[in-house]
Amino acid sequence: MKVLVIGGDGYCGWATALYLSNQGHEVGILDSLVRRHWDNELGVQTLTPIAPIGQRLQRWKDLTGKSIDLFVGDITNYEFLHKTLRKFEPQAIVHFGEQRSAPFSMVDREHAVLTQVNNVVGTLNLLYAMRQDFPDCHLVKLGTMGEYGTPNIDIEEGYITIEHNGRKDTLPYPKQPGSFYHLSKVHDSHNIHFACKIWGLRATDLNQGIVYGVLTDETGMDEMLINRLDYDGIFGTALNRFCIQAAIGHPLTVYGKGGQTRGFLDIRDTVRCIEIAISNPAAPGEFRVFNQFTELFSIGDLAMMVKKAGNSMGLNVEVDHLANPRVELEEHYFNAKNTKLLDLGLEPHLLSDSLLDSLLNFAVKYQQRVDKQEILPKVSWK
Ligand code: NAD
Ligand code: USQ
Repeated sequence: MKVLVIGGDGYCGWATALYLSNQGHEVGILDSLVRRHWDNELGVQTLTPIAPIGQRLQRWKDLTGKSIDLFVGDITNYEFLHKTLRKFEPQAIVHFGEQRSAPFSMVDREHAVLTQVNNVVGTLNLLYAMRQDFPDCHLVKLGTMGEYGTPNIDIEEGYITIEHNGRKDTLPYPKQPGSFYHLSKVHDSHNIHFACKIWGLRATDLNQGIVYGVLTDETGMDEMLINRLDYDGIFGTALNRFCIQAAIGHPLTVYGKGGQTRGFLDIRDTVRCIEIAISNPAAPGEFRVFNQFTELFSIGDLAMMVKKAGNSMGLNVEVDHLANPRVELEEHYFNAKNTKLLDLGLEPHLLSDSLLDSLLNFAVKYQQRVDKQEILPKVSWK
C-alpha cells in the first residue's frame, strides 16, 4: 500500500515509517521538521543523537534497499500539502504531524494559539485536500486518550450509548481534556467526524495513550536510525522521563499524589497498531475510533516500578512528589476500554522488567547528553 506518514521525522512517526517500509509498503514521509526547530528554541535536545532526516533515509536505503520519499513542508500550507498528495498519491495517510506537548501548549497565549492553529488547521487542510483529490484514501489520525479526561464512569471507544428520558442513542463519548493541546485533538476529532459525515471520507481516530520505549526492530538496526527520546520537562513523557531520571541519579518527578492513571503502550505496539488500522480501513463515511493503549498505570506505581528496576541494576533511585504544575485530578476512577485493536490482532508487548532494564541501560549509555537544568517542570497551568 502507498502510505504517507505525516510527522514521519518524529518519535512515533519515524518508527512507524521504517516499520511500514520494512513490511513492504511504499512509504513517503511528510514533515516540516518544526519539532527540531522547537527543540532548538527551547534549548533542549533528545537524549539520543538523531541524525538529519536525509542521512537517516539514506542509511535506511543502504541497509535495506528500500527507499522512502521525503516531502519537507508544513501541512498548514495548503498549496504544499495539495501538491504533495498529488505527487505521492497515497492510499492511506497516517497523521502524526502535530504539536503534541501539553506543557508546550500551556506556556502562554502564543503557545496555545500556535498549538491549536498548527494542529486544527493542518488537519482541516488535510480533510479538504482528501475531499478534493483522494476521497477514497483512508485517514489514520493520531488522537489521544486525554481527549476523554478522567470521568467517573468507564471510558468507551469513541462512542457511548445513552438512555435519556426514555429515548436511546449512541453518541460521541463526552470530552473533558486537560490542556490546550489535548483540546486541539478534540477539535480535530469533531472536524474529522463532520467531514466523514458530509463528504463520505473514511477515517480512524486512534486515541493513543502515553508511548514508552525507544527501540523497534528497524530503529535498532543502526545508530544512524536511532529514534528520539525526550526527557525534558516540556516534551518528555512520564515513563521515559522516569527511566532517564533514574539513570542520572535525579529523583523521579511525580507530580502531586501520583494517583493520576493513564493508558500506556510500548512504541513497538504503536507501529503495529498503525499497520492494523491501515490494513482494516474504515468504511466510506465512517469515523471509527480505537483506544490505542495496552495497560493502565498510575504515575506513582510507575515510579515505584522504575525505582525497583533501577535498584536491581545498582542505581540509587529516589521518588519525589513535587507540587503539581498541572490542574488535574490526582486520585480518580479510570477504566478505559481497549478491545478493538486487540480484536483485530494486536499482541501487546506488556511492560516488563526486561523492557525497563533495556530503557534504563539506554539512558545510562547516553547520560552524558542530559542537561539536568531541563528536568524539572517549568510550565504551570495556573
Ligand atoms: P513528535 O513531536 O516527536 O513528532 C511530530 C512530528 O510532526 C515532528 O517531526 C514535527 O516536525 C511534525 N509536525 C508538527 N507539525 C507539523 C506540521 N504542521 N506540518 C508538518 N509536520 C509537522 O511527536 P510524537 O511523540 O511522535 O507524536 C506523534 C503524534 O502522536 C502526535 O499527534 C501526538 O499527539 C500523538 N501521540 C503521541 C503520544 C506520545 O506519547 N508520544 C501519545 C499519544 C498520542
Ligand atoms: N507526570 C508526572 N511527572 C512527570 C511527567 C508527568 O507526574 O515528570 C504526570 C502528569 O501530571 C500527568 C501524567 O503524568 O498526570 C502524564 O503526563 P505526560 O507528560 O507523560 O503525558 P501527557 O501530558 O498526557 O501527554 C503525552 C503526550 C501527548 C499524548 C498523551 C497521551 O505528550 O502527545 O497525547 O501523552 S494521554 O496522556 O493518554 O492523553
